[in-house]
Amino acid sequence: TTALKAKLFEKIEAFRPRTQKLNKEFGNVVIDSVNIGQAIGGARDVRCLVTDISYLDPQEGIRFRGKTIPETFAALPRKAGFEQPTVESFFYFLLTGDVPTAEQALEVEADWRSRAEVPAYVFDVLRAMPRDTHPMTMFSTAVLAMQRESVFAHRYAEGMKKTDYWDATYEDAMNLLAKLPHIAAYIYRMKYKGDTHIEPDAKLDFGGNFAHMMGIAKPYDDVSRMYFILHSDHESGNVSAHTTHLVASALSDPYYAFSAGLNGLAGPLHGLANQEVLGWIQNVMKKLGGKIPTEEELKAFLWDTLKGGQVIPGYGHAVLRKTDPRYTAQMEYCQKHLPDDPLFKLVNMIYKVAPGVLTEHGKTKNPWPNVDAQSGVIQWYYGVREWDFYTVEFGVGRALGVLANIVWDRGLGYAIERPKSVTTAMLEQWAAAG
Ligand code: NMX
Ligand code: MLT
Repeated sequence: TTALKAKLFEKIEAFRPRTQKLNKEFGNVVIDSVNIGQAIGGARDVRCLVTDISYLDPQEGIRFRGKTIPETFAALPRKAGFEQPTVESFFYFLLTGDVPTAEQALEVEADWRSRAEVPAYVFDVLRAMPRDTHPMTMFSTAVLAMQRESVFAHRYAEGMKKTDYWDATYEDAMNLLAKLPHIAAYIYRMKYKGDTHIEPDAKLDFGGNFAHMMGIAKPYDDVSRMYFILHSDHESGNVSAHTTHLVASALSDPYYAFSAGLNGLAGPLHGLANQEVLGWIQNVMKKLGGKIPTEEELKAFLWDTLKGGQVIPGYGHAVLRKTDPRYTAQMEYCQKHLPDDPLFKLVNMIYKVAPGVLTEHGKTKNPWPNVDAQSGVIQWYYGVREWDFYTVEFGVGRALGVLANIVWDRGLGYAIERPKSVTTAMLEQWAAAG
């Protein structure tokens, strides 16, 4: 066993009595109530999920294990010559709640390396798909194709004890995570780089190896580390995390569950918004013959989009009510590394104009940008201009959070998820009764 697994076991054992006590002794304590608007409107704000891995405050934004984004980045160890912490050190932190030492982070690197080989049939499956298939479909299919490798499914079939579920889920999570950079980069190069491929380099970390296999020079390794960390987790109610949790609650193994989560991430109101943002910007520039718009022109385009009944991608949020700190973190990166980039300038101009337009439009509860409004600019700058790939990168990052969560779900014995539905006639009766 590795130090990470031993520490996780210790943490889960120590934590489990808290969950059990709450469930047994305080199960009837009310923490929320549900109204008709919430039943119709996507269960917005209904408190009915539990996670200790991250928490989203509407004003402040995300905290990973109690730390804000700047605190997280400041706390994690760096390797010599890296501007950003490794994904490995972050995953240790996300899973255990403890900041790892440099050696503990290196141990995760070595562990993932030993699990990194992607079965050859995964590439066969990808190659059999039409090349114009969306990369998210390819990514989700590759994950699902590997389900036959599931340790959880095999051990379940052999009669695994409930107390061991977390262990088998952990093994699947680690096996999956170790393979995702290669699968994602393979899809990218198969689709967009003339089907030429770059073998993984066993000396590199998760982010470094991804950049290497994408064929993109420094500092894209640091960009990738930052991108994956920022996109990892956003508490449990977002579509990709909730879907992964829901599917895993049926004891479907992590391959089934994460593939399902990716399918949710592929929706334009969720992770696909980062591709939509680039598409929207390019459309604006195309209409102006390649010219950067003035603020007035931009305003007119924003209104055209809204009047056309479409959303402004990258703006608004189901929970956040201020600028997303993941947007701010990426903006600060751009200010430091690409301050004069025309696309960055344009995204800043949108930030200046769009909140006012959205406020005047009067529908959205949050006129401020979310993570997706800024992430494409960085990818574009470093040469990833095929924007339909951006959500795959989001998915690689999101794996860290959702897989950590389902390991804990099994460790703490969470039940199969099964909320109750009612009929419209019942709602009408309750409405009439006031
Ligand atoms: N542009 C235009 N209208 C909007 C926007 C926007 N960016 N955001 C919300 N609205 C509308 C929304 O469609 C709804 O209209 P209607 O009453 O006609 O149904 C109304 O404002 C109220 O919506 P909210 O309660 O503010 O937002 P909700 O919680 O329903 O949805 C999002 C949240 C994120 C789905 C929504 O803000 C949106 O569609 N944003 C654009 C897409 C996007 O950037 N998604 C990425 C989110 C982050 N991520 O990566 O997942
Ligand atoms: C996310 O990162 O999952 C998005 O911001 C959506 C959400 O939290 O609802």
